[in-house]
Order: sequence, then C-alpha cells, then structure tokens
Amino acid sequence: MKVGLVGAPNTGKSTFMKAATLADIEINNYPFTTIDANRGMGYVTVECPCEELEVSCDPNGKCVDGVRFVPVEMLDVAGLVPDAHEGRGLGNQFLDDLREADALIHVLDISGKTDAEGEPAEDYDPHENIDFLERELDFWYEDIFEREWKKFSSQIEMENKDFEEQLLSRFSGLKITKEDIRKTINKLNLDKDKPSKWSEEDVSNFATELRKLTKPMIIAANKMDLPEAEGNLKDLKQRTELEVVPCCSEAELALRRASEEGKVEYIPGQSDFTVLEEEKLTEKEKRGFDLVRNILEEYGSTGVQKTINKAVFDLLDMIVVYPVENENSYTDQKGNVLPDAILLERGSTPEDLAYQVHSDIGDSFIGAIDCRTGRRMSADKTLENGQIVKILTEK
Ligand SMILES: Nc1nc2c(ncn2[C@@H]2O[C@H](COP(=O)(O)OP(=O)(O)OP(=O)(O)O)[C@@H](O)[C@H]2O)c(=O)[nH]1
Ligand SMILES: [Mg+2]
Repeated sequence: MKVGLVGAPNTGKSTFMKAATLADIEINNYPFTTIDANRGMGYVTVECPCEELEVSCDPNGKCVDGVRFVPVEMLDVAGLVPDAHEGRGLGNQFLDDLREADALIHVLDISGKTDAEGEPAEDYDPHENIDFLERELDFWYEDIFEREWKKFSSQIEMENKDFEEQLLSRFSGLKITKEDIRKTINKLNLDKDKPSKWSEEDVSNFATELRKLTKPMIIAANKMDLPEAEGNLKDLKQRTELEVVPCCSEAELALRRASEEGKVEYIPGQSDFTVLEEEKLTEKEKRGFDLVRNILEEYGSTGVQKTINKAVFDLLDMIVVYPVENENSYTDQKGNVLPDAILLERGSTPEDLAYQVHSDIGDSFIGAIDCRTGRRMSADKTLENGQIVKILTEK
C-alpha cells in the first residue's frame, strides 16, 4: 500500500510528508526544494479492538489510547508545473516514481498565495491547479501507453494473446487490475480484439480513464491557517467533484514534533492536545500552540491524518484485519496480543489474508476462524473491517 503526494511546487507536500512520517525532509519557502523523491512510512489510524476486548495489545507498530497506527508507505515527489510534459520545471519524468502509488493526495495551497509555478502570488485561484495537475498526469499516462502501443498491440494480435493478460503484465508497474481494464474498455466502447486499430485518440482516452481508476485522488487543501483560505475552500468545494480536506500541515508538524519532544500529548488526527509543563514554554511556543488550537477548533483536526485515512479507506476501500494464532487470547505464537494489523481490499477472503501474511501460509491455507465468535468461517466469506482471524493451515 503506497500513497503519493503530488502538487505544484511550494504548496507544502514535503511539510505534509514530514508531518505524516517524521522523516528527515527538507522544507523551504521556494519552488523545487524537493528534487529526488522522499520516501517514508506514514500511518492510517483505526480503532484498535484492544479496548472493546479489554486486553492490552502488543502491536508491531503503535497503539495509543486505543488508536491503532497501521503503516502505509508514502512518497513525496518534486513539484509539477503546467506543461511539465514538455520539459518545463523539472519535467514529468519524476512522476514515474508514482507508478507504484495506489492513491494520490494532491496538496494545494488553498490560501491562493502560491501560483502554479510555486511563486508567491495574490488571489491565485487554487482550482486552476486541479485542472493543470490532472492534465499533466494524463500526459504522463498517455506517454507510457503511446510509447509502446504499436508494438504491443500488433504483437498480441499476431500471437493471438489475451489483451487483458498482456496489458497487465506489460504495464504491471502501474498497479492496474483486470477490473480497471474491463471498466475502461466498456466505458469507451473499445474493441479489445483489435487494439492495433485504435486511433491515437482512443489510446489517449484509454490512458486517461485508466489513470483516474488506478490513481484515485483526494485534495489536501493546505495552508488553512492563512487568511484567504476559508473563502477559497468554500469556493473549491463547489467546483470540484473530488473530496477536499482542509489541512494545516505546518500545525501537524509542530504538534508531532512537540509530542516527540515531550512538550505536548497529542494523538495524530485528534481535535485537541494537552500542553505538558506549560511553565517551560517560551512565549513564541505559547503563541504557536494558540494558533494551532485555533485551527483544531475551526476544522476539527489539522487534516493531515484525516486525508491519509480517507485516501486509504474511502478512495481505496481498504479494511483492517487482525490475524492471530490463538483465538481465545488473540495472541501470536510468542504470546503477543493482537500483534499485526493488516490492510486488505474490501471483499478479500481469509485466503487473501493468509497470502498477505506470508506466501507459505497462503499455500497451506485450509480455513479460518472468526475469533470473536469462535466459529469457522466458510471459504467464500469475505472479511469484515476490524475482524480478528485465526488462519488454519495444513500441518
Ligand atoms: N502557512 C503555512 N505554510 C505552510 C504550510 N505547510 C507548508 N507551508 C510552507 O510552505 C513552504 C513550502 O513547503 P514545502 O513542504 O517545502 O513545499 P513542497 O510542496 O514540498 O515544495 P517543493 O518541494 O518545492 O515542490 C514552506 O515555507 C512551508 O513552511 C501550512 O500548513 N501553512
Ligand atoms: Mg518538497
């Protein structure tokens, strides 16, 4: 599971990334600070079953006050500018780092103080960035397909090979599924037996539709702390069909850092925090925390955690399942309680879970037990979010 951050330069992608992962990342108030992609481990948060079951868990990651942190890889790339596909800015080749991404977070400067080039501006319309960014993503995808289409299409026709299978294997890096291909072909009414007869426009439309399906996107309306942000947010929400989450990455970064340093108690995603040892804070820190508190009161959270959660649970429709060895104590072999939290696509079966845990376990899978009821699950039953499962394997 991988989530990519995209957007124009200087919008706060690296700040968002740093807040989400606490990785050591450079942030600056000028365009193209990031050149090579930053990679790191962020998290989605879910309610851990430990509270409901009244057990104390031993997570491989983290669980704080019943909030379980499930790891998600994150990727922050360079800023994209209009006509990047023609080589402007840093071009669009760096987007290839995002091939592996399952979903994208588009970080916008909602305050209108940064233009599409990442330069300071007044009253810039952030909606323009949605249009140009989607256009550039489409050029990127089109190029990937157009480069190979002639050879690819004539080869599969000559050798009489299955279109879907071949497309999946040739472009496997893009995280395409058969379902994605089917939906796209049907929607565009294309003939999959004659791909060599597709016009340039057909290939381009095919790439665009596939881009939308394989790289679903959510908007992080960042820099909500700045004055014009509120009005722009209202306006943007009316003009886009994409989900928009108000964000203040800087506030999230300040809170996570302060929490690391033991200055505050804060659980990412929550609407409040507690200052510890207030008397030790400098005046500047106090003012900073007051500003952060205003944001939390106004928008319910800094939006960073909410955006990642929405990307994974709403856009990608994932669920979290807890595999254990002992159905009574919810432990693994070593006695760790609820050690693993696994992200799976909704609709996954216990066998899919077994493969996700380990391919050997998948290979020797014979069944599963729902640990809350103690009952054996039927093989075709799909897993539910929050389910605790014991996998049964051949001895
Ligand atoms: N006011 C405000 N400023 C922010 C916020 N998030 C980031 N910034 C500032 O925006 C500027 C750019 O931040 P970066 O995180 O480097 O932006 P980027 O999108 O990664 O930029 P490139 O790597 O150049 O594409 C820095 O000065 C940040 O401090 C925010 O929530 N509010
Ligand atoms: Mg950056």
